[in-house]
Amino acid sequence: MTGRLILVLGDQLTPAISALRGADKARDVVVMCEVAEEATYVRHHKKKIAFILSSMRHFADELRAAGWTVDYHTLGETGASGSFTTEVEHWIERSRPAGIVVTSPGEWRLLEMARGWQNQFGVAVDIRADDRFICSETEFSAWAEDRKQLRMEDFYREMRRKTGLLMEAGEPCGSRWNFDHDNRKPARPDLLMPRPLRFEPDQITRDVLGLVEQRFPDHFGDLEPFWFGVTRAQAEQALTHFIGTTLGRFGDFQDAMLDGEAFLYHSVLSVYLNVGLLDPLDVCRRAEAAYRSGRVPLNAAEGFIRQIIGWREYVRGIYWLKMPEYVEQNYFNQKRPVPEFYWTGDTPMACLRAAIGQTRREAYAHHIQRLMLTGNFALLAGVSPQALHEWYLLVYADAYEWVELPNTLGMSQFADGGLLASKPYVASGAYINRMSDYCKGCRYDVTKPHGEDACPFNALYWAFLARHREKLAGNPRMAQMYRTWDKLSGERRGLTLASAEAFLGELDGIT
Ligand code: FAD
Ligand code: DLZ
Ligand code: SF4
Repeated sequence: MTGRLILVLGDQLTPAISALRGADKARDVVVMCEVAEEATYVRHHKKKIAFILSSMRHFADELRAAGWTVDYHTLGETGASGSFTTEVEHWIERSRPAGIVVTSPGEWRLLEMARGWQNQFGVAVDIRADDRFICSETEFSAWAEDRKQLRMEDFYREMRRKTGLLMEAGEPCGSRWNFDHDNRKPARPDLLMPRPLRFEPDQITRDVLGLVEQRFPDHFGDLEPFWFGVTRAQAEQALTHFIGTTLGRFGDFQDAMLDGEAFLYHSVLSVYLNVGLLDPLDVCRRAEAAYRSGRVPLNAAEGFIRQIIGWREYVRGIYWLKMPEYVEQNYFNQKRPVPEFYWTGDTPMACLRAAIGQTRREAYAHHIQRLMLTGNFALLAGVSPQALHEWYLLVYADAYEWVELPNTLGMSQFADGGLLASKPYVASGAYINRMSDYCKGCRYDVTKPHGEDACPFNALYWAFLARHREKLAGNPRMAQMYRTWDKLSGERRGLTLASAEAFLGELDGIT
């Protein structure tokens, strides 16, 4: 009998991960496995698979260098039918470990799987809390209990108090918690555009790229050029680069979109944060230090920190509070499949063509593209939130269910009926035109309300509101829109609804 088997999953690449705590380097064995089931239960973007596998291989080396015994199974060894359960079973048969230790996975599906191993294999399984977050699941449910409404802003203030980030003598720096209304500027193409730091693939990454191309040739997205960092040192460099070159204007252009600019002033750090190559609190402290030393303005540091200790922690809290029922929610009873052009990018709508094309190339889109382009269109077009959830989970390199599901189902699709968002994030072409330069290169006319050459977002927007009047008219934040709709002439409303219907009919014909 050997020591214990310490299973480390692909998004647990943190030396201080709870599963390793108190372990015996001389007897316990760290097991990491590349398994086909994880790449195919949804058919992840090729770049995402390559990022995870290469980061896992580098992390295994980091652990070995720190004195751990690591039993690393590559995709070639685990085979086409490999899963975590078959890997654990083989290991138990071979080594008869004294027990299994694992940090709680970031997906309900895997947590249930791990919970089953004790009975299935008759071995003690120790599932430990993932304490790489600022707010634990218990703390979140205590915060949520007895509240009539859950609102991110209230939660965020708690997290500011808890961490002391951007606080002065118990008060928020600048005497305000939130500087969002300074942060809504559209960007101009002549702005000096920073770029995320790119890394040359080393031999380990090149091997992985070959493997992914060979094993998953039909998966979505471009594998190369591959430029993500895959080690803790590279993720650190990417963070330093972001703080030095980009953070200062993060706030100003947070909601902006520009054709040909995939990243604008966003950090592109979620990939690293979500696998544990960066620590969220440390990232926030670095941003705070940049503000305190006068290198970046307060609206930038506050806006960035809010995304991490606010939104990121908040959506995770909601996920664990509401799973497993959460994934089934469908408030508007939407049923359409994901449109075919979400896979190809082949659409005359310039904004969606840009966002989807970039998603194919980079496995990345920034928040406003996800929320107000692909998310907004899917909601207006009546796409099933579950089908859309699968799309978001597989196309983005930073997607893990704990963070992707509440963002898709709750924030973007309002499928939870308003638990996460206070109103649906829907908008017509006018919003997209205000926040981007896509419309000038589009075959549709953003100023036209209906008709064949009118921007489809316009008619779809009003048709959505009309369709769901019963569910939305009572929401005070939607009242003004219903008043505007009601003031339109009967003829205009009829033409608008007919335009939307014709567009959706065409969409169904091609999906
Ligand atoms: P920045 O704009 O630079 O923001 C800084 C950091 O804040 C991010 O790295 C991220 O860690 C955090 N953050 C910002 N907004 C959110 C948010 N709403 N929820 C959680 N964290 C946030 N984020 C993911 O990490 N994984 C996902 O699978 C994911 N799916 C999404 C799906 C939809 C439909 C929507 C609307 C949003 C989704 N987000 C997701 C949130 C957000 O879009 C991404 O975190 C962000 O675009 C990542 O890019 P960035 O690192 O450049 O972010
Ligand atoms: C997403 C993913 C992929 C593609 N491959 C692996 C893998 O081979 N091995 C692994 O340990 N994890 C992988 N992952 C991440 C998991 O699917 C899952 O999202 C996280 O482990 C949840 O905590
Ligand atoms: Fe998008 Fe409409 Fe503008 Fe075209 S006109 S880019 S479809 S918002």
